[in-house]
Amino acid sequence: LLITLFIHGNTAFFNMPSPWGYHCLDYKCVKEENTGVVGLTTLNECKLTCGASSSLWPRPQTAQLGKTTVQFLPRAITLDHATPPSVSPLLMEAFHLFLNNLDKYHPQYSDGKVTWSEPWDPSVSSHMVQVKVTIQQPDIWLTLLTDESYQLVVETSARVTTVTIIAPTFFGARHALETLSQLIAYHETRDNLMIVTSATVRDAPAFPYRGLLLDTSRNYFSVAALERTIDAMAANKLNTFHWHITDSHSFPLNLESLPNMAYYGAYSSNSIYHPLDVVHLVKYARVRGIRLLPEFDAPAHVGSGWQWGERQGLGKLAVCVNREPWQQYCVEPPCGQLNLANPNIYKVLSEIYREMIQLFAPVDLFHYGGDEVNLNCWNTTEEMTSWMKAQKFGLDADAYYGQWSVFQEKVRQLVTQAHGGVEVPGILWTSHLTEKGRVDRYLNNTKYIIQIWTTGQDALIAELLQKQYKVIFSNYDAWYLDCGGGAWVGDGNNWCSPYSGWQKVYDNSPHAIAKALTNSTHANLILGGEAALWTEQVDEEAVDARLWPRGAALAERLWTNPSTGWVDAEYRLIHHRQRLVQRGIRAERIQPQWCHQNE
Ligand code: CP6
Repeated sequence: LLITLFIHGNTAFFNMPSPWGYHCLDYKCVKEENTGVVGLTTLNECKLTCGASSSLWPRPQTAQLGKTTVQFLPRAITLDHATPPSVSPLLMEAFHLFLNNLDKYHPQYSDGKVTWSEPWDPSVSSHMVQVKVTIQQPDIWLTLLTDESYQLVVETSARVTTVTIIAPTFFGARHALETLSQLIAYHETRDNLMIVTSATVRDAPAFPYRGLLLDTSRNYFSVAALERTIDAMAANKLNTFHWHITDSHSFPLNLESLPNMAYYGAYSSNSIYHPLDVVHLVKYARVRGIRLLPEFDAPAHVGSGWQWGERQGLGKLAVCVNREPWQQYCVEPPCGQLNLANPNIYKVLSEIYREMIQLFAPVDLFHYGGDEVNLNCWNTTEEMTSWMKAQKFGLDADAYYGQWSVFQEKVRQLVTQAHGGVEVPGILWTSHLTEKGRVDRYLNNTKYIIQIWTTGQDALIAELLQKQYKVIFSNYDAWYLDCGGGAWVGDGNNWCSPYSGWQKVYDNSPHAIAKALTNSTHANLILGGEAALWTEQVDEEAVDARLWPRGAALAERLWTNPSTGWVDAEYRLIHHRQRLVQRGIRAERIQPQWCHQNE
């Protein structure tokens, strides 16, 4: 018997009763020596029931949870639904993902598989969880007007737990399934699942735009790494994956209409996104409640991929490419800007936009980039200066800003054309064009949403809001997750300190910033926010830890927009981080393990 016990040591240890029990005290699960009571509360059970919103993340707008749990087996969950036909396939897929996420709670989960042991207790093996989902609207694509709210009610009778989800749209319903997955946990000593016996949750996001930017130009990320990032976003109810696909460093997008872009611009023939990868990711994200937002950054931040123009008789499409000393021509090497003097750039751009709009279809937003144009690059390029002179323009900043804004207007029209003549709301980064006094001359608040990445230039934010621009906050002092956005070979100093910890990410409140600047929260103009991961110093080996759990802190700011600060969120975030890890996200640790047991 002893030998058998050793051979099956794992199982034996696994089933070994712990000397510890837990009880809930002031929203914390307190570890205490077991007093010998049978059926002691496990830590997971305590997490589910302790506190007003237990371990829910992002915290719902309102939630009342019961204090007891009931055990069941994952195969005992059923789905009933009443939805418009257009959304049923999506809902079925989302439900399937939900079940799979429950399997991931099992400590022996691997590669999509797990075997749950049959419980000896018949009251457990016969307990049913019936999920009933009602979706009112037929919409299957997310827009800024999509109603993502939901109601979720859990009730339990003798043999059945009923979960009633009512949502205006598929998107609200899939968020409800995320919340439901957080009302369920693995039972550590019984090897099955438990669910809270009762709950009433009414929930809706504070902001319609809740984004995360990933830059796949400085370093390449595999499709699997992008999927993993989208999975983690879904677990946090973030809804916009802003894909900064290209930059001056590399051009990994393999366009069918312009194969030379990736041929000349990708790091290697393996570091490429094929058209079908994009189509796949658009669908992958959608069923997880997420829009894939394409950015094509121009007229600066280009270079790699554009070299073929000259060899094929289209002339120089990009200028200052790799020019040194780079400090004079761009913010980060390698430099490169589009050559406005060459009308062929518009032929190429129109193909790029056409194919991108088709691959990302249906797009409800398009990001034009438009950041960090360096006038000295253009003004020291013979082709550009003689073109300016030929048109009787000066060579002063105003003349160049004028031509840059003409460029923006032309590409806006190209995107509109690519979109069948229907205007797509465009996003532009803050830049010299969006500065005080210039923005009203060069841009237009009905055509552009401005993504604010700068900070400290408070007058600019105030001006944008006063001029009724819709904005997205990405202020770098809090919401840049990279460490060394400007790091390059040979640069010894990493200026990204201080690192924005999750607390800083959490406490950064767009409404509070607006209120301080303009005495109004401008809730109607602030569409939301986005954290950016520029990838000079990160690839997929470390991407999870850079993004999570800080991305979760962002998510609660944008979903819940709490009036409280990070202190009130810490215990829940510790739980939530564990859940992300169970889901296969290699999120950073927040505290020593000790803290997880003595909460
Ligand atoms: N790349 C691009 C970048 C940055 C931007 N655009 C950037 C600028 C400053 C910091 C970090 C990143 N690396 N295309 C600005 C929007 Cl601190």
